[in-house]
Amino acid sequence: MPYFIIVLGTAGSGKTSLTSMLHTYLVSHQLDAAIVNLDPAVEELPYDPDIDVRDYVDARDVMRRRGLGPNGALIASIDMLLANIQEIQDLVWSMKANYILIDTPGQMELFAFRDTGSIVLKSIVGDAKAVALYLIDSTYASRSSNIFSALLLAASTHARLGYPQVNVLTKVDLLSEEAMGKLTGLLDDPDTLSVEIASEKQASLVWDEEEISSILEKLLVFDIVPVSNTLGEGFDSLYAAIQRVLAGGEDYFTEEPNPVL
Ligand SMILES: Nc1nc2c(ncn2[C@@H]2O[C@H](COP(=O)(O)OP(=O)(O)OP(=O)(O)O)[C@@H](O)[C@H]2O)c(=O)[nH]1
Ligand SMILES: [Mg+2]
Repeated sequence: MPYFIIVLGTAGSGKTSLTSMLHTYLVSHQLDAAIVNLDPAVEELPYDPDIDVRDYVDARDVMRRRGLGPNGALIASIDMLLANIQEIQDLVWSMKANYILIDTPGQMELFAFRDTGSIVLKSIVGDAKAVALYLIDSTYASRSSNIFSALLLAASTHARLGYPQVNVLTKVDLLSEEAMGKLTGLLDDPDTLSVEIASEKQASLVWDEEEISSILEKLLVFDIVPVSNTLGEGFDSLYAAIQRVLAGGEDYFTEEPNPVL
């Protein structure tokens, strides 16, 4: 049975780039990997997908024919995918690859938080083991309140889809060494992070520092792995985190959190 690696994250967080780099990484380690592109709106891909939903539905065409805007067309496209879902699932499962990477659409909110997106994923993955990679653009994590909301969105994605998850900090090559050190330091030290979040006031209107700290403790249960998709850095750690989830199966939540940072 294949292992599925589902790549999720907000628009522009680096899903397509990471899918491409992770595929290259797996193949260069003699692992058999295939890619499914689930983004009906993407124009250019840096990889050659083994299965491409654009062969079934083209968001641009939907936009033109139905007179919809980009978001409406994406919603309609994902809904239309459901009509072909059995054929797509059969095709995916006929590939016999060890790892099947799934690159998801840009407007992740439309995909992950509407029923159809999760039905499409569940139909494809079936009862195989899967890990969700939730991508956080590290250039947006410069303020503590941004880190907090990114972690909340990561948890919300997990709550919605229910796959064991690894959170991935992308674009770390764009941060200075100092900024990177501060970010990893904060993620390693939830007490200081909660003090900083509380001092920024946004969240502290409803939650005090102690409450933020206990929320953070839950949010940091997932591994957080920093990577650069452009330099190909951090992929040994990412692969190790993926393996921990896939090998640990359903028991992995009961294990001690094991941040790679
Ligand atoms: N410097 C740097 N740039 C990156 C990295 N990952 C992605 N990018 C750039 O960020 C932009 C968006 O990357 P994509 O991989 O297309 O992101 P995406 O999440 O697939 O985007 P959508 O599918 O449109 O939501 C591109 O210009 C990438 O070259 C990274 O690790 N480092
Ligand atoms: Mg993309």
